[in-house]
Amino acid sequence: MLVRCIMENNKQNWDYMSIDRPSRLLEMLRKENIKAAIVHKQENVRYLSGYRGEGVLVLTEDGKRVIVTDFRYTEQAEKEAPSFSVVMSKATQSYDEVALDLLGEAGESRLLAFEDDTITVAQMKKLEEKANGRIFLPMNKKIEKLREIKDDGETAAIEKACEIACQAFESILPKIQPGKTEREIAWILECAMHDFGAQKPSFSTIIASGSNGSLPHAIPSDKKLERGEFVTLDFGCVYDGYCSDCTRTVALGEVSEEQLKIYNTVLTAQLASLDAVRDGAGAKAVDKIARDIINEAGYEGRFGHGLGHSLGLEIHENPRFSQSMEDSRTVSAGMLMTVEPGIYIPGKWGVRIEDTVLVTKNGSKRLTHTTKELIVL
Ligand SMILES: [Mn+2]
Repeated sequence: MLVRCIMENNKQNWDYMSIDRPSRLLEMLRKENIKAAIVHKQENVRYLSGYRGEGVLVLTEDGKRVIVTDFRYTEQAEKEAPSFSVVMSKATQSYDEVALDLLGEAGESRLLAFEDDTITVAQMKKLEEKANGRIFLPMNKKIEKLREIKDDGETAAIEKACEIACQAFESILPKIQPGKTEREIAWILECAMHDFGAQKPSFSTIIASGSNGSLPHAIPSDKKLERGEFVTLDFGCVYDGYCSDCTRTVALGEVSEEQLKIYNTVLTAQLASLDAVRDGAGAKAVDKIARDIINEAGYEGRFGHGLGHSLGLEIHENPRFSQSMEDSRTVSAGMLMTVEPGIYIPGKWGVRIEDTVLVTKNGSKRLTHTTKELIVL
């Protein structure tokens, strides 16, 4: 059956979600006359085959679907990727050597796609030494492109990862108290996510209190939390391989008027930009909504990062809600996006509020349900 992919203005619309993922990739490659691919990036191997371990995947148009791995993973690969054949490399062979041997003489599959943004220069040199007349061509993130729109199973995993993260956050609120260190809070939160069913955190948990809050990616320190401070908690977990991402900023004890103003500005910006998220919304335009609100409130230059990003098997995926996106870039129903404006005042504090949402036809569905009203502990 012919696989069709409709590409319009950089926006993809898979009418054939039921077609298996390797076939969709091969269809994209066929347009460039490429009839074989070698896949190294672990998330891409997982996406195409179901296999979650180490190894290299080989696909050809004439039907080769092979995972090359070693003794440690052979049994796992056979279980997780039943539609692939699994080849075990010998201790003296690299995965790449075995993969190229499997492809055989460079005939039909003379042009071979590889992930130009994944393998190292050293790996590339070795591949070329064994090229055997083959020509390596860049994949140009075609697999990542396939991964942008999630199917129902993927969405359900992200929804569950969001639910676990929020449950964990709510369960530790009574423990966020003056005298506790940022590192302690990070550990308590990570343990709680684990208790509620997470495989692991989806990134290093960020706990930033007081003046550390002006560092968007602060590393939790031995600094103790104090009354009158904001504490920003940016956290997420992995469930069934899929990531969640959520940020809340809470206050300890008294809240000054200046603190309230900054919090309400971020919240207003978050709600307004979130409201604009829907199928077809411009990635740059959504970012601008939050940025304009923050700038107009007098905080120009204090929101120095993009508004949000897609996520899935990786915590940061494309597209982004960002000024760096092409003007024509839009988000589509079935994408999972974060919306996370912030204001950062060096030496004083910072506030960030983030949700993970599913983009739908007419809007979005929020997956991180924890309240965004300012929590004062
Ligand atoms: Mn994020």
